[in-house]
Amino acid sequence: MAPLCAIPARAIKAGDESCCYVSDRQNSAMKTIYNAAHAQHRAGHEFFRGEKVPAFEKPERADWVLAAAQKANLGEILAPVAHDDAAILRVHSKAYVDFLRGAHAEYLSLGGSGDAFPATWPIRGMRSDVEPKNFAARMGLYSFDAGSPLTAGTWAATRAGADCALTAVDLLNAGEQGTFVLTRPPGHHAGRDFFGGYCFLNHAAIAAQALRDSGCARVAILDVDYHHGNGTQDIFYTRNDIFFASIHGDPLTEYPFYLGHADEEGAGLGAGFNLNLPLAAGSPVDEWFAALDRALSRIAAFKPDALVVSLGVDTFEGDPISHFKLKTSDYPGMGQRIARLKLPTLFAMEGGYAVAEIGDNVVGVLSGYEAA
Ligand code: OKP
Ligand code: ZN
Repeated sequence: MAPLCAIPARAIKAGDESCCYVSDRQNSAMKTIYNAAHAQHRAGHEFFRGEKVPAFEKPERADWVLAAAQKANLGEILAPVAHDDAAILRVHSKAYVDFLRGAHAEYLSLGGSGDAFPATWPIRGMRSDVEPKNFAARMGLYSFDAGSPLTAGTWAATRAGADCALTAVDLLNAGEQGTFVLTRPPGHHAGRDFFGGYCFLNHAAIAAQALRDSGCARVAILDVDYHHGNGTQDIFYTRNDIFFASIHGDPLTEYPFYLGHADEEGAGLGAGFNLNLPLAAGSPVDEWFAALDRALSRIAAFKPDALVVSLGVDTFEGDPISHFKLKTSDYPGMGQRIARLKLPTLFAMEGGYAVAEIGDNVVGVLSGYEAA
């Protein structure tokens, strides 16, 4: 078989002996690119109903998934290969990246302590085209909620997550059929120039754009996280080369509230290339899978060369901040159905909270994909 998108397999950068320099699709087990720097992002707390509560998006999440991947013998677990900023800047603005990289140090230099939170935003009628000098004002300019603690290690963690995503793209280009980016914090709420929803760099979007830039004519993104991937939609909304489909809690009642409705179908050249399938909080599992079938048939009709899956498992019945009802036994079927597209696929970790079952749920999807 030809390599992905019929471009020649590129040598993986030095330092990763596990990479195999092949140009044929592999049938071997799925490779996981693990972001060990994730643990540097450790928020002290977040705000929930006015109270300070322990952060839901915590390092244990990645530990649980890693443990489940190892226990299930999913496949090799690799460290990321360092990539420069170029692929990140294809998706995020330079001003935003520069701000994010230095934000926490700047916060400390101004006398701040602990994690930084925004408190003021330029909403309708105010200027967002002038970057203020004031730090708090820039925190608001480059964010959309106060629910995303910016910690001392946030940049290191999410930047390494981008390296993981780009390493996974390289592996697909070298012939792998499926790869898993095991990282946190998540990414799908981060837009071109803003953070929010625990997300800072949009790893799935960075991967999709990198696939385009490495020769794929069309790339599809399927977002199965409970929450609408507003950042990913924002980044690709006027594009006809990257199709975005999302199944999520109805934004009338569910975070992120201000995007994710069914009538958002893309704009300009991108009209018809955005698919939102909002479901009421509490929707039964069979409705979720019916929505998945709709998304998959639209993706198949788009005829992409590769697929990126924003893999959140906060659709689980035990999730503390979400309201769908999937059981652990439902997740392999999700992977099996995705595999029917027969596309080179990059799974990027998004949400899924609180309980060790998120490990089994993520690995269930990946094993189901592998088995199919
Ligand atoms: C990120 B991802 C809960 C309020 C919700 C934001 C949720 C972000 C979810 N205290 N805060 O899509 O799983
Ligand atoms: Zn989520």
